[in-house]
Amino acid sequence: MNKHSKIYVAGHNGLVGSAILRYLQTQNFDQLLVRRRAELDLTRQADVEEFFAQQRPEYVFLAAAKVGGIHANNTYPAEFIRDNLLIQNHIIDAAYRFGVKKLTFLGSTCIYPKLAPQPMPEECLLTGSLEPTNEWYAIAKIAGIKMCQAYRKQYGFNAISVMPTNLYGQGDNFHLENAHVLPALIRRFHDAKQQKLPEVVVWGTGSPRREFLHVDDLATACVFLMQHYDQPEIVNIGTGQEVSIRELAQLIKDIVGYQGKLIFDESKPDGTPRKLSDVSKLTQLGWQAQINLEDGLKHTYQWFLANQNNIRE
Ligand code: GFB
Repeated sequence: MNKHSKIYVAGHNGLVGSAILRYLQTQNFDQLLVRRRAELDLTRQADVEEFFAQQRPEYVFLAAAKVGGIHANNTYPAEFIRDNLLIQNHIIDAAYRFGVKKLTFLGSTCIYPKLAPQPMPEECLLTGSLEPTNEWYAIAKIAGIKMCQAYRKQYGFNAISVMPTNLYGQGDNFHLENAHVLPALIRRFHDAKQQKLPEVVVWGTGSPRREFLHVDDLATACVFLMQHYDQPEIVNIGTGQEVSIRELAQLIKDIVGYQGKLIFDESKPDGTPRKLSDVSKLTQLGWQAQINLEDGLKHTYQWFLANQNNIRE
C-alpha cells in the first residue's frame, strides 16, 4: 500500500472507520474512498458490486458493522447477525471479484469462548461456547474470519482478520442504553453532574473485567498490519491491560468530576467475566498501544463536551 493507492474505508462514519480515515489522512494517503450509508447500502449486494466495479479500490478496510453494547446485542439479535453477515459477505466477495489487492476485516475479541483462558490467545477461537449476550454478533464475525480464510485458501485472495478488544474514543456512540459501557458511563455521569443527581446507576455487579483500547491506537495497528502482515491467522489488537467495571466507573466519575454515589444494578447482565487479549503476536510483529486509559478517557470526555450537540446515538 503506498500513498497513492486507492483505499476504501467501509464504515467511515463509525468509531473505527473514522479513526482509520483520520490516520490515513494524517499520513498523506491521497486516494481515499468513502461512501455514506445514504449513497451506498452495504446490505444490498447488487449496489456493493456496482460500487466495486466502478471504483476498483486496491485496498479495503472493512470497518462497516452493526455494533453496540451488551444491551443492544441482547435486544436486537436478528439485526446483529443479519446486518453483519450481509455487509461482510458482500464486501469480501466483491473485493475478491473486482481485483482488490488486500482487505483487512475487523472482528472483535467477543469471538472467543466465554470462559477462554486469560489472556486469550488467537488459538482459543472455537474451543468453547460463546457468551450468550453477544453470540449473534460473534457468530457473524467468526463467519467473516472463516470467509477471509476460505477466499485465501481457494482463490489466493489476500484478506487478513484483526480482532480488536473493547474500543473507545472520539466519534463513539454515547446512547444511554445501546452504547458500550465506557461512552454510556461518560454520558450518565455527565448528565448526573449537570442535573445534580445524588447517584448514578452502573449495570451489573461491577466485577467483570475489560480491556479498553483507544481507537486512534487501533487505527495505527490496522494500517501497520495492512502493510506488514499477510497470513490467514487472526491477530488480536489490544493493550494487554484490564480494569474492573467498578474501577472504570470510578475513573470516569473522577474525570467527569461527579460528586455523587455509585449504585450497582445487579438485575442487569454482567456479560463475560473477563476478556483480556493476549497481544504477544502483535507485539512480536512490532506494534504496541501508546495511549493509556486515563489519558484516552480525558481526551474522549473533552471530545464529548465539544461535540455533545451532534454526537451519534
Ligand atoms: O461494553 P459492554 O456493553 O459490552 O459492557 P461487553 C461491559 C460491561 O459493562 C458489562 C457493564 O459487564 C456491563 O454490565 N456496564 C455497566 C454497562 N454499566 C453499563 C452501561 O451503562 N452500559 C453498558 N453497555 N454496560 C460487548 C459485546 O460486550 O463488547 C459486543 O456485546 C462487542 O458484541 C463489544 O464485542 C466489544 O464488553 O460485555
